[in-house]
Amino acid sequence: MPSLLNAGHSAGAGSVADCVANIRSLALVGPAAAGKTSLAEALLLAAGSIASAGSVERGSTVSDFDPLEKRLQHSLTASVMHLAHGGVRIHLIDAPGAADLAGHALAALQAVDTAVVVINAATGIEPMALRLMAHAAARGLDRLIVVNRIDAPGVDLARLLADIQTAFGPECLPLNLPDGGASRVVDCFYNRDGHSDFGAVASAHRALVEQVVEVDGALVDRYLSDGDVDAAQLHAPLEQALREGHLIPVCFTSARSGAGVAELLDAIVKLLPNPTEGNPPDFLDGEGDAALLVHAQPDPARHVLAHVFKLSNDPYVGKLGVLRVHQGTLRRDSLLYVGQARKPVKVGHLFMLQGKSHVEVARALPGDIVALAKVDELHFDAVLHDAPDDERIHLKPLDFPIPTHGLAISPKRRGDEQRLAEVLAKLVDEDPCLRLEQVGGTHETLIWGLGELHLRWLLQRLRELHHLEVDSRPPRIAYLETITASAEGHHRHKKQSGGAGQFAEVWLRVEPLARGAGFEFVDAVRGGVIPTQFIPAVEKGVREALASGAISGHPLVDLRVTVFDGKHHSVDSKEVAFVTAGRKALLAAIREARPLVLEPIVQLEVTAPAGALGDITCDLAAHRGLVSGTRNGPAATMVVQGMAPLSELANYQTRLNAMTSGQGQYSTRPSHQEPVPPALQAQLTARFMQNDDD
Ligand SMILES: Nc1nc2c(ncn2[C@@H]2O[C@H](COP(=O)(O)OP(=O)(O)O)[C@@H](O)[C@H]2O)c(=O)[nH]1
Ligand SMILES: [Mg+2]
Repeated sequence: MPSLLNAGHSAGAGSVADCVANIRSLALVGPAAAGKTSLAEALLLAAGSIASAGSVERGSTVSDFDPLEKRLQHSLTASVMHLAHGGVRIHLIDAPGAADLAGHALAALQAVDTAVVVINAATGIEPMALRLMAHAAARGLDRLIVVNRIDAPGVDLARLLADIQTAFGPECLPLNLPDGGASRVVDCFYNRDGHSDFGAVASAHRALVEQVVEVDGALVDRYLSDGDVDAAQLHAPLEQALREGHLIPVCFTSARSGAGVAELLDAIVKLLPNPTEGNPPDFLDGEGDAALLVHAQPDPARHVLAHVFKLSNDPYVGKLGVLRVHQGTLRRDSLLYVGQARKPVKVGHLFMLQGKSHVEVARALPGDIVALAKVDELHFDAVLHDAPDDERIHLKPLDFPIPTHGLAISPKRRGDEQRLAEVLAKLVDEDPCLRLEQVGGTHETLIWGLGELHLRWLLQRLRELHHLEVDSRPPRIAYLETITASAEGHHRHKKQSGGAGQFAEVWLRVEPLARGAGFEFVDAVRGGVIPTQFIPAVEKGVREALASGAISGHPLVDLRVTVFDGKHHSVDSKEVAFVTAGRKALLAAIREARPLVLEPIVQLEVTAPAGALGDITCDLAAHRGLVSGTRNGPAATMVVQGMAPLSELANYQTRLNAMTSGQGQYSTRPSHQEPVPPALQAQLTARFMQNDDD
């Protein structure tokens, strides 16, 4: 059973030589099924952190420990591990590859010095690899490409390397080369000669050294006169080349056979940046234009700056905040402030994570990734600090994709409402790309995510891990009503029931306004036929009718309402009578004003393999959409831009998956409103009339 102090096989990574130069941090990112989780397992094994390798199929990896991850056999959240090799402590984050879980991968990139983008040798460069390379570059991270699954039958690794150089630039150069039919790899950074599956090692070695020396003029001269440079002299320029994106090393591995894994581990220790050699993320002090750029210094003696890039709710320890220390030293029992909170929190215990187990440590240095348990104040993206002056410091915001797929959910069992709300709040805390919306008035909860799979996994989690059964359906489409002609309407409200009666009479006119103009109310009553004190009651009635719609039950917009005549009675005229008369006069006028139902149209951007372009265009046309342009995306993908009614996109990801063998991705942005086709209007109106017995 896991426990707080389950040190497992941690091989004492917490206690290796404690200085910043001996720390590395990397995130394994890339498309699903590239083998990131298996590679993490292989690295743990190679470093002696585990005695034998688990497998994704058996659900026995350190990284995919969550019961749902085990059942689905793929990662759903980022997990954090650490290992020790050659006196160096390596923090490893294994991020999920699914596009819908991009939030976890992007968050992981905030915490590391190197992005390791894993490419599946069997499938080549996938859209997710392109996205993550671009994100890592935008964040200024050192990048390393790992081509994994080199054991897979029929792969053409030389061709893939050429594809990588086409997609990401000629600065992508191998650190090692497959050899013996990809059963092993041979180093080409330290080795000057030898043979590989790609031919002589010498040419790869030369290409690499030449790329590195280019960052240093003096070194170029020495290289040209001596014909080579000693590896020791290459260290500083190598770090500079990595930092400047002048070199993106490529390594080959098979997480299954183990080929290239030990060499990768060596490369991490010897060549990847320590926290002082990378590009630290930008912090900002203050908001907006007045915000000052703050560069964190990876100096253990300075005051603390640490950033929470992951939250999880552990079944044993409760809320767990995982953070990267960027500056200063975090110690057990120290006092820290969370953002602008006045009261400091006590650190209590500090842990290094090994998947689900926790290893207690006494302190954490810049570059370390550690977890704090049971600190309620922690939230995603929080900055922890130990100086009240630093309260406004925050990490420069990341461009997380915006959740555009909604699902309305409600518990099947009465009495589950409270627990559902609590569990949802926790799940949303754990994923920066999930959002909750409480629909005013009703008990309906809308949950927004990046795609259908994102929400399906959320529902599975609710059902399987929290035993919460929910009903779910697409959120209501935000239709609107408007009018296209001017018309007049009249209502006389008269009620005589025993004692005091009710009397009010209203004449009004409606006129269409430009799209987006909203609502105008004009009082044009002359001669006090409706006394001034009752005009607000008429307007109230009008607004009630606008809110609940006249023909389809959706809000009426973009019209002017002018009240121009009426009658009152000195005894029986009351406010409530004018509210009713105003409402009904408006409904009468709308019926004559050629009303229309408007629907939301969204801008759409689809990225997919170029071969699917024809199908995507036809499908959009069949769903009332329109392609407005196409352009070439990276690596044989195509970006299609267009418009479509939101109501037609309810199952778009499923359609897109079918058209692109799961390679297509899309995003939407609200655009404008347009009238629905007459058949749909008839349908919406009929449904409304049926429900509206009034
Ligand atoms: N043949 C082969 N299969 C691999 C290799 N690495 C991972 N796999 C398999 O590929 C599938 C996906 O692996 P996983 O580690 O979950 O990929 P992830 O989604 O990138 O984390 C699993 O069935 C693994 O066993 C490899 O190097 N060679
Ligand atoms: Mg995985």
